[in-house]
Amino acid sequence: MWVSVGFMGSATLHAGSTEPFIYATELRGSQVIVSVHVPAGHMSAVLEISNDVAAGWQPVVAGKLTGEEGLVTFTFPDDQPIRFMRVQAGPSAELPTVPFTAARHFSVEPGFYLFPEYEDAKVPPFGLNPIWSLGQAKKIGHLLNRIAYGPSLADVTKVEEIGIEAYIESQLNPAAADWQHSPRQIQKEAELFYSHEPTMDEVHVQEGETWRYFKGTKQPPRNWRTMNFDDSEWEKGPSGFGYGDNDDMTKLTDMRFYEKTADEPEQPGYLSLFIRRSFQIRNLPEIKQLIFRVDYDDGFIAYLNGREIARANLDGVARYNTKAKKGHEAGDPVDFDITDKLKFLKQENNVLAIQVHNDKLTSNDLTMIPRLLQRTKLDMPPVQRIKNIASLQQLIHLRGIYSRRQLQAVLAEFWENHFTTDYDKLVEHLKDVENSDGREAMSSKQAKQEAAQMEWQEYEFFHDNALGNFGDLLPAPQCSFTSITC
Ligand SMILES: [Ca+2]
Ligand SMILES: [Ca+2]
Ligand SMILES: [Ca+2]
Repeated sequence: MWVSVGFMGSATLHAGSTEPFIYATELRGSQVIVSVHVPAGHMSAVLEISNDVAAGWQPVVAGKLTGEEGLVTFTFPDDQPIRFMRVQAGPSAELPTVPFTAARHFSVEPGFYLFPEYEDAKVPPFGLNPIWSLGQAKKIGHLLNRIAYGPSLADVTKVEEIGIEAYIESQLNPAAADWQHSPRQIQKEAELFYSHEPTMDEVHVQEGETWRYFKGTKQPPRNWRTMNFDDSEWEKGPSGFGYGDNDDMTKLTDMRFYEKTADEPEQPGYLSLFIRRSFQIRNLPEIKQLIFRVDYDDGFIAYLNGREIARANLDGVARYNTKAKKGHEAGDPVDFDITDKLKFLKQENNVLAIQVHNDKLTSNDLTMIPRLLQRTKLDMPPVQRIKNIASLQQLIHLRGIYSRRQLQAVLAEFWENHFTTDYDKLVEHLKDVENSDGREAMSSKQAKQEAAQMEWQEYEFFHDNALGNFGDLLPAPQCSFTSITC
């Protein structure tokens, strides 16, 4: 004869339980079979028996776990009297010496198991009249596993509360469900977005315009960057300036240092370039925000009417033979908000002057593509924008995990994965988009940003329509606003 006792105070499995929980014991032939729920975080489980608790416990069956939550089954011969039984689970994979350890004595089925509350909250009479089965609980678990990321205790409680049929119905019609977003979901989703104020830019100095330039083989005249300097002796060419990377309109093939070879003499090269452009401002009173947008490699200092407005990778006074402090690759123009330098801007004549420096004479590239923009805030509400494509992936998983509308979340992910436009192709396409003047409409950074935003809007469309008719959804990928061909 044997009797066992569960050691949980209540017969209900609570969220956050960390103790193993014996939910069933049975006699099968001459074997005792003990089923135990072991929460996550344990590396071993040991079944112990005792006939006199004061005299101590005797470990009978033990085995290793992976740290995953699961159903552990202990099996051992029914050949001795047992009054008490308990299960110890621990953080260590080290096992005590026990008579039974092999697979037929210790098995684990990983996963989440559910235990309906015992009606009177009494410890059930294990073994004598096993009144618990996984029947309904297992059904719920399987249902949730089927339609969702996996069951959580909150989901289980909800299904128990409203019943399986009603739950399926509520998942199919999420608009009808009154389940609110959890505050945690709202907060976590918000972290994936930023607020963008719609603006309009007007260009005052554009790429491709003609500048005067002076190669930094020696120091230019002291007043080279002032309005009154006479640059008529300087060479002229369209911006940008430099060599390498295939991004230069005025190519400086003599700027890089080359050693003498058998066929060629040494090319001494030079470290810096000085450029100037005069331009007109006709609407000074209207300008509220001024942006210096510059694509550069490796360091520069920019001056507006002789006054410094922006710099990068150069300290103090930079002479013609000063190296940039470190390398900086061109390709993604950087916006310097120089609104605080607006006071240097004049109605009518202005001059923008820039010195650009390489980080070494043997560098394989130099780039300077400057622009000057006036930015105007549009009278429109801020737009919510996703931070990047990784944030979108996080959003999809986050909804899968936190949303009570799990079927919708899972189907939205399904549609997104199966019918979405390809992010990389979208980026490539956007990078190649040109304005009517033949200039690229956006940098690669902007292209990624826009592509992520489009992918997010597409995903939201799938999410909103995930439970609708396939007939409505199928044409959507071809004709949604993210489409390029429609
Ligand atoms: Ca470089
Ligand atoms: Ca360089
Ligand atoms: Ca270049």
